[in-house]
Amino acid sequence: MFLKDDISHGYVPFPEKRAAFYKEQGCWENRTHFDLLKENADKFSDKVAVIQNEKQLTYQMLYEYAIHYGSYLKQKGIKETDFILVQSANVIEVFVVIFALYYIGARPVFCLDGHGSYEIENIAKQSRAVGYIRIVDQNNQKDARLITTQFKQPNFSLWFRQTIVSQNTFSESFSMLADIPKDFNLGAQATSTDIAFLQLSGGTTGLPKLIPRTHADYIYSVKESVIAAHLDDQIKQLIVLPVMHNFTMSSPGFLGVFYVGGTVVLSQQSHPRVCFEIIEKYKINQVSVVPAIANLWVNSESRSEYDCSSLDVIQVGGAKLLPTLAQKIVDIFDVKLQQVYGMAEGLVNFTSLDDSLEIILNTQGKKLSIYDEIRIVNHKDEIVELGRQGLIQTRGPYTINGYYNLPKINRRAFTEDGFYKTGDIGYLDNLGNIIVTGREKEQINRSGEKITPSEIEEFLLHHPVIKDVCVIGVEDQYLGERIKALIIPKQNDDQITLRDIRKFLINKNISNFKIPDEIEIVTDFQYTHVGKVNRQKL
Ligand code: AMP
Ligand code: DBH
Repeated sequence: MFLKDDISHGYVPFPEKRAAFYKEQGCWENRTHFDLLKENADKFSDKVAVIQNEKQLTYQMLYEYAIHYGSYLKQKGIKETDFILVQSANVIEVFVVIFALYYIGARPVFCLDGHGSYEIENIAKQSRAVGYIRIVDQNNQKDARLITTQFKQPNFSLWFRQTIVSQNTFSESFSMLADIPKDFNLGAQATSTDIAFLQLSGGTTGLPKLIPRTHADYIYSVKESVIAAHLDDQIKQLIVLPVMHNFTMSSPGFLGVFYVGGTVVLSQQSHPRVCFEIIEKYKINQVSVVPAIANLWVNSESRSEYDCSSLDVIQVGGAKLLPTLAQKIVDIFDVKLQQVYGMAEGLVNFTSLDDSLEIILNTQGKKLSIYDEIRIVNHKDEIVELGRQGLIQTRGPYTINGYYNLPKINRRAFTEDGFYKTGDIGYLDNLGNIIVTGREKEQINRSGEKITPSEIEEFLLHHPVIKDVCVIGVEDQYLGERIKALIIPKQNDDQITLRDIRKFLINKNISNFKIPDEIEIVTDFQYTHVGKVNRQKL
């Protein structure tokens, strides 16, 4: 519907033939995100959709608040197809804001809570956004004021700016709605194949790139994820990762829970005690975390003080989960583990809940859709033999065909026949499971020998005094790169020397060239805004 304008602004749509095919196969349905909420309000009316501390929203309330705040935005001059940056803490008000934007056909740009004004300013420019809505926790208002006043350029085009402070009641949080009538007749013209929103690539280098997702492609990925995660209307999901992240939103995420009429509960912190308490209190069934949080939880002494027996599934994704940690999660929480390998650009893979433990611990599972195409290639873009490691490329019914407004980068990031070059390295086994071994840029090149950090990390995690480890390449005059292991010991006073590490690894009979040249004892790593180890910064 709005395709023409978007294309002139640098949107790369699905090629016609493939689009027709996905529609024909029933992947893309004719509904938008707001249609989904409206149907939910009818079907699940008084069921609780979201809980945060003492506040909760039923599906009907969420629907009405979305219409109310949407009416307000419309009155303020926000138009259909306008891009609005949304930056939010894990608070309940964010759901109202997102669906309000969908209601009036405006399009959110999902920023992470951790982004600073430098990133926000760039995202605003790239997207040509006209507005910025910052949603903060009431305990965190100082940060919000800082960032809202930090934009430097005098003619900066974000003419609509609003900070919503999540307070004890909805009427306090949304006090601006007091004199605004609800207008139930603002129904947007958006169709399901229009851009619904812009997600961000999490890239650990440079600025985030904008990822345009359509209603139809995204809802399709949610629907398939619901099946992969066995969700039904009894589901109680804990949200601990940033609420705006693609994993949290769609794999199956809160949209998956909304899809089936379940309940999500928000946590502002990933701290074990805080989360275990919520799990016990609300009898949470499912939670999605990154490996760093899983590691925190399995090593927490407070685990035994809480009843977490309601937990059926812990999903882990976002970064490589080493088999040793995977095994600990299963043992310590007595749950099913589901590995999820996905990206905001599209493609998602899940291990099946019915897979053997061997597959769940060691692979990232199978592609979500039978229409996903995955190929493993070498540096010349030639397909390698099954089981061989190479670069992962993909295209399919919910993977983008280009970043928004970045033609130059698109020429490098996509192949001529429309495959997205993920930059990830991995292989497929003969059952179709994918095993991600690392990222192209992460590989260490030591005198021409290629080293995959995750392999050495897995060995070192078996060391009795190592709690966590991250292996990186550092520039070296003679070797090109040398191998450095950053180590978090189990106890602060644990003594670990390079000699111990070398001895330990030599005993495992691993190749000499893979043994770290250097170690550093640290108390923590640096993380991205979603909690992936930021190797680039390290
Ligand atoms: P983002 O740019 O934040 O969407 O991150 C997507 C990237 O995260 C992928 O391309 C992978 O490099 C990484 N990733 C996500 N899930 C996994 C996983 N389960 N195992 C290994 N890497 C993962
Ligand atoms: O890391 C990711 O971006 C990610 C991980 C798991 C993702 O986007 C997803 C599932 O959908």
